[in-house]
Amino acid sequence: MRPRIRGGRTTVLAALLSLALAAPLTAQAQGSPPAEPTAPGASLATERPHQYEVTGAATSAARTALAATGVSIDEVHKRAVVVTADRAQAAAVRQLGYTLRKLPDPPGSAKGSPSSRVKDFPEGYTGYHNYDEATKEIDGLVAKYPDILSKQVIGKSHEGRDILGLKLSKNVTKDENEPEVLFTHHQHAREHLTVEMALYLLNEFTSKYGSDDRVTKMLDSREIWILPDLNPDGGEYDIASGDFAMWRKNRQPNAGSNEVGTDLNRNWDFKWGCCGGSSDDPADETYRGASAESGPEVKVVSDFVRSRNVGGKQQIKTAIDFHTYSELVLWPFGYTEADTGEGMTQDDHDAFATIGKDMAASNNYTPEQSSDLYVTDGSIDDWLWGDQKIFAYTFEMFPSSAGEGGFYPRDSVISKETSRNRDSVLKLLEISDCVYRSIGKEQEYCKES
Ligand code: 0X9
Ligand code: CA
Ligand code: ZN
Repeated sequence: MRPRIRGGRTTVLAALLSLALAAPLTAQAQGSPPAEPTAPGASLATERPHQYEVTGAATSAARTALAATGVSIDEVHKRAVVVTADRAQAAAVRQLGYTLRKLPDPPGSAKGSPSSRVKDFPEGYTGYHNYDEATKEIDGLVAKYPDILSKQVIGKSHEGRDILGLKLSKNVTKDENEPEVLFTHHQHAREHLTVEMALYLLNEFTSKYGSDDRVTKMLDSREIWILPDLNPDGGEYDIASGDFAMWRKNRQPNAGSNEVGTDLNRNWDFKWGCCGGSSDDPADETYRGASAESGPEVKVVSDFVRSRNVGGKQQIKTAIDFHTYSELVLWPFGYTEADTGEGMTQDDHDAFATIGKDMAASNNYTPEQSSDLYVTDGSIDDWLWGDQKIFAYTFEMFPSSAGEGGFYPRDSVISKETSRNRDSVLKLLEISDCVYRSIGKEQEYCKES
């Protein structure tokens, strides 16, 4: 572990604070109501990180080495990247010889203003749904469309919030023998646009069933699972003070450390921690957790996916995990720079790339293998494909750069940037009965079923 400089008094106080918090937090996981999120700054160990433009890091290998300082890499360009880093991480990046330029902090309204807006999105962002608002919207849709939409609580977050699974299909209460498709959202706390993406899909598929041909066909012949919020605790924490906290991880304390949270997208049980694509330091943005599936949210979703293995056959065929930002369509593997190899045949790769490029042509994102950016291990798409043989993509939504709002674009973009993915989502749904049709090999791969 990298040595970190910290005030002794602060550390002791924070340790006491986290001890005091540990008991109630554990109790909540057992079923009592969710905790109020602690406001950023309330925990003395918490320091809001900033974004920096880092010049250089022109190869995936260089970016993987850069990520090893504990930063998250938010944008990748030919001659520069944008990272999120706290003070110690920024110093570590400088140590590697890079030049850093600090970018403006995300907007927020609370600075100097009264606490009336606290625990909700600030001005300019009120069109985003916080956790309660999203839940209400979903409950309203379930009540309105009970024949095609059903809701279940698949488990609880660390702080005890419900993790929801929404099923969309004709005859929704029956488990029919139809290809299933999974959409997951909001692993990373600050990526709020992804929850809006889930709400868009739920609204679109319910309201257009029976009137829109493509939507109707898909609900008639697929079973669609939408998991709108994998990290509700992190999301609520990110907006709790009225200023965005730039939070990424979940809100689970770490034993023996004052640093909170696991990067859920480094915690999945496939090649976990294998390859320098995650961190073992709880202070880091990409901390992989104490063990695979140590994040309760990852365990809940993994158990859910495993439960869709019926009679030895995984029912879920394809998936998209929504993130922001950079406008990318990514496919596995992330743990290796190799295009093919163990667990990825040439045909698998070709089908991934063909469908990925097809979706990207529709939403005007950039298609590539995820490790072309930098190596990541323990990510959801690697697990879905490597362990469950589900054709899984990662979408990085709007915008393409920090200058256009980065993780915090205004609510005025929500409608355009969610509906932008309508056609690509439908394309994936439509090919989900046989992904190898994309490369003309349905005879070889899709005879039965
Ligand atoms: O680092 C991540 O987890 C994703 N980027 S984000 O800015 N949303 O944090 C990219 C993951 C790319 N790797 C895989 N999809 N395996
Ligand atoms: Ca059905
Ligand atoms: Zn993300």
